[in-house]
Amino acid sequence: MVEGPSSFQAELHLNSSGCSVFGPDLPELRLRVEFQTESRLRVLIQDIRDKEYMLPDEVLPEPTSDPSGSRESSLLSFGYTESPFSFQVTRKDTGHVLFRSRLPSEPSLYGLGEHIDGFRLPFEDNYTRTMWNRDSDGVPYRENLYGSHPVYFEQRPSGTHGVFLRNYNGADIKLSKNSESHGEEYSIEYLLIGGELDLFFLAGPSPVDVSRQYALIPFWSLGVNYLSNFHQCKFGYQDWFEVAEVVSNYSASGIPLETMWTDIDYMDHRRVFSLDQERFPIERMRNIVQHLHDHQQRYMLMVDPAVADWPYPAFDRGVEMDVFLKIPNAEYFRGVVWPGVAVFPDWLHPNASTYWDEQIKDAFNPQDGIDIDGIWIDMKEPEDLLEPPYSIHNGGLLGEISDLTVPTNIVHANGMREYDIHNLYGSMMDMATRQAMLKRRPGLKPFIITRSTFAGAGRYVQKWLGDNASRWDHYRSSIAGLLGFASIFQIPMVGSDVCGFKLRPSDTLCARWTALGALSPFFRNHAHDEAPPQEFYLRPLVAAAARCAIDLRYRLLDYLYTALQR
Ligand code: NBV
Repeated sequence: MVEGPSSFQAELHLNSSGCSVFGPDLPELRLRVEFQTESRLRVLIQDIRDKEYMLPDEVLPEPTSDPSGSRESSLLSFGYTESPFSFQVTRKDTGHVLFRSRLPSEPSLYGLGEHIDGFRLPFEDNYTRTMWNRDSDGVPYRENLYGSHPVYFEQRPSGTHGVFLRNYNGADIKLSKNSESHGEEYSIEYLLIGGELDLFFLAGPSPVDVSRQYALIPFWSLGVNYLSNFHQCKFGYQDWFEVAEVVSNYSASGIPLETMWTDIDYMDHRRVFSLDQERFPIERMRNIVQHLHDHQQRYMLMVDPAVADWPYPAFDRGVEMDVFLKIPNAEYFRGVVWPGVAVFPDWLHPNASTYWDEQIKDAFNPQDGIDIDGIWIDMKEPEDLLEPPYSIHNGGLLGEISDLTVPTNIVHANGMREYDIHNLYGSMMDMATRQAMLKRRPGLKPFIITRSTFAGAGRYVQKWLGDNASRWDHYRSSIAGLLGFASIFQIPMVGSDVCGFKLRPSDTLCARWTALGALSPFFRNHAHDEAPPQEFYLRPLVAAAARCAIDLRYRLLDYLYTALQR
């Protein structure tokens, strides 16, 4: 054991021949404990052979120690039993044990997303939360959704603390309640399919303290330029005329629309960075944007990562710069998305950011392109190391980890396997997009609404909750989604598809959801292309609710800004 004032290190050896239930056992591990700050304790357990992650630090920065961090000043203490090895983290002033896999009775834990089933985490016989980013059509209950946030806050009468697992591999986190002879036992179990056990304990002691200790969100990430009022979107607007008509109908109905959106419909054959010259001609699109800007309104467009495998500038330039993901025999990986067969940028390729900057700059330049005010990015959950020894509980039809996504045996340009960094693909696109938007309009805070996130994404993007449906239970569970992202996962600019994305909402449901939406940070009405139009002005009850709720939102806007900043 090597001991220092703010850290210590030890080696852990396998005592027997092992059991290899989850693939071959690692014979030797390194344990490192760091008292990083007064309130943050790190416990890192890694393979001694050190085949560490090679991820660039900007993708997921490694939290470092504060000079004041020491065993003495720490609010937490670390205790262990040598053989067989186990450890526990204790709150010093109260002596309460905060972590040792067993939890107190009826524990109140929040976090471990992205999931839809409730804000307070349920404990049942083997309840599992899976961390594996996935396109989750219809946001099913009890399944992993678009993003991964392996962090939880635990609230106790003696104080609140947080536990963040800094690991981006696929994982099952099991929350169990078992009946034992001496009563019920509650436990948490981490089943990871790669990487290190890198745990950060945050001392709190209030929930707000834990939020501050977990999130270091720079002010600009709130996109506060755009803490605007109401946004309107729909998948399936047929042409520029329909987009213009919606804008004009909103003003005629006296419902203030601040931001108009267009989905993939504007693209030529749904190819990213192209324009359908017939239905969305450039002159008309520029007129719409001009009209919006003249009226202090804004415009947003969708961009997907999949680039059509079809000779056109975005594909040709990507080939020239060699930026697309390849399968092991050096062929491009091809998947099928909106435009048909498509290839995907490898965000870890050294040319990827230049490629992306160029595409965004060309398509959205104010001189002769579409001068958007923000960008909407979708479909970033690309899924063979096809059959790991332990298979996590990925949702979907097949449940395999490669379902509906890029195969996990693909190797990125820097040698990392998709298997290991799948959960970060979306975040890497977010970062590239943010850089490109900053270069396009230097000095203006980019507003980037995104679907697939990983812990820390609140530093650079804003979030919508994905493809819900016009159902009362989805209206209700959207509240848990908002609370989770705003207060635990630290992406405070968050909203659901108001009135529901799929199906047709009743007047009452849509009116209610409008009122709820007006009080969520990001407030956008959005519907599926197979759902009927649901613009607020179409139904008297909904229009009345919208006028009232948007008026209230305007009056509260200063408070919302302040709350967001805090
Ligand atoms: O781009 C189309 C849709 C979009 O409207 C929706 O908000 C995204 O979550 N997108 C998913 C692609 C799949 C839609 C069925």
